Amino acid sequence: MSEKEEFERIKEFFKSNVSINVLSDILDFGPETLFGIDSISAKSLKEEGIRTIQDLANINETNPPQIEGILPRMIIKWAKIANVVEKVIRKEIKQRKKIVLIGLDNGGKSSILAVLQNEYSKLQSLLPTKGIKREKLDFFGFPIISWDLGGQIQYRETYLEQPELYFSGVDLILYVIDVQDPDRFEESVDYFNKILENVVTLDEKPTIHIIIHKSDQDFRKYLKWQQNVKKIKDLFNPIINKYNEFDTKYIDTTIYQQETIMQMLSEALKEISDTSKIIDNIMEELVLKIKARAASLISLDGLIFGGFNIKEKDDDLLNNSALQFHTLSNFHSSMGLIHEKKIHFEMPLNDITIQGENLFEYSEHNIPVYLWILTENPTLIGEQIEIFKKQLVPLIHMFL
Ligand SMILES: Nc1nc2c(ncn2[C@@H]2O[C@H](COP(=O)(O)OP(=O)(O)OP(=O)(O)O)[C@@H](O)[C@H]2O)c(=O)[nH]1
Ligand SMILES: [Mg+2]
Repeated sequence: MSEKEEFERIKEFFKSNVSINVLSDILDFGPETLFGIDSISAKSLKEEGIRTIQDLANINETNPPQIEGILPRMIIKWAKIANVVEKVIRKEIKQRKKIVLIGLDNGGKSSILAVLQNEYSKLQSLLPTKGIKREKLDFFGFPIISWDLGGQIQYRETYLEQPELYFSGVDLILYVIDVQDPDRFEESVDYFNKILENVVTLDEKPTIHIIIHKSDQDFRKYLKWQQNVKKIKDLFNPIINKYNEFDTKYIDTTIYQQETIMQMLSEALKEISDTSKIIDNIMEELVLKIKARAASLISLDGLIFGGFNIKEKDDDLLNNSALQFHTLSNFHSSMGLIHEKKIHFEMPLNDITIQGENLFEYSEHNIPVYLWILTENPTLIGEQIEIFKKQLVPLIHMFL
């Protein structure tokens, strides 16, 4: 991000009448300058000693101050936004997130990367990776540096001998396991354990996703798949619990269904994003305000920025429907039609409506971003969306 871009993006967090000359001055601005904080709330904040954006950023989110007339979740949201602003000003937001793909040889790491880049022709001719392959990539329009660590035994040893060369500054570890090869689960968990040991020693705190790979559609049908998944979890959970300081998640993928790999990465990027938690908060506010059941913010190419749902099941219903509509919309576009701004889908027998609205574009590729809502009360959506849109734009611009 250039200085000028940074300036423009920071400005979006503030009310339009606030004039900013020097970025560093912002931290001394009063809370009322931030978009979404009304003058009465700002006054109450000041009475509690929260006089500046810096003071807001310093609030302990797990134990926010009790202030009459302001909901704790609003204070937390403002504190988080102030925090992002502070990080950008102090240049603490990294330009490229570092993702390490690691696991035993033949697990499918390089294949996953090929699928992510739509390089299907490469799949047939992939050879075992010799050492490390580093690539600067843009996934969903966001800059990333991927490190594909070849898993043959001689390479594994070198990584563990000098872990600082490979794991320092890592934001996300994708640990890949071949679910079709149970004979090697033990070997895999030993390797995983050693990696975590080193990461802990280096004092790094990456998000870790354990990829149950080669979960091909025809293999998933068999009980064997479920048994293998259980074996993996039984072996890996004790290690995860032993360190107990990483955000960890299991996700199953296969190269034969690209969407499983796109969703895996989308989830992972969300975890390492600096702003996705705030987007979740804003979605929560929206859902409560319009008495909906769920809301999600999703790009046309399938990156889920954030969302909120009252019932877990609605999350799947909304996100999977949205992704299907996006596929349909891309198909229509390939037929020469223009993308509709709004998609409205009524399910009267179920008493629900699913609505998607293109709010804005993101990244230099101008990818449309849709706000999706699942509701029994579609008439309540009305004007609210405009207000929420203003809060979401700057966060999307700084998603990573
Ligand atoms: N059935 C199935 N095979 C897969 C899948 N993904 C990868 N493979 C196959 O697994 C083999 C190994 O894939 P690679 O991507 O080279 O594995 P890797 O983890 O990069 O291996 P190293 O570079 O040696 O560490 C290849 O023959 C792939 O075609 C999958 O989802 N399902
Ligand atoms: Mg490889």
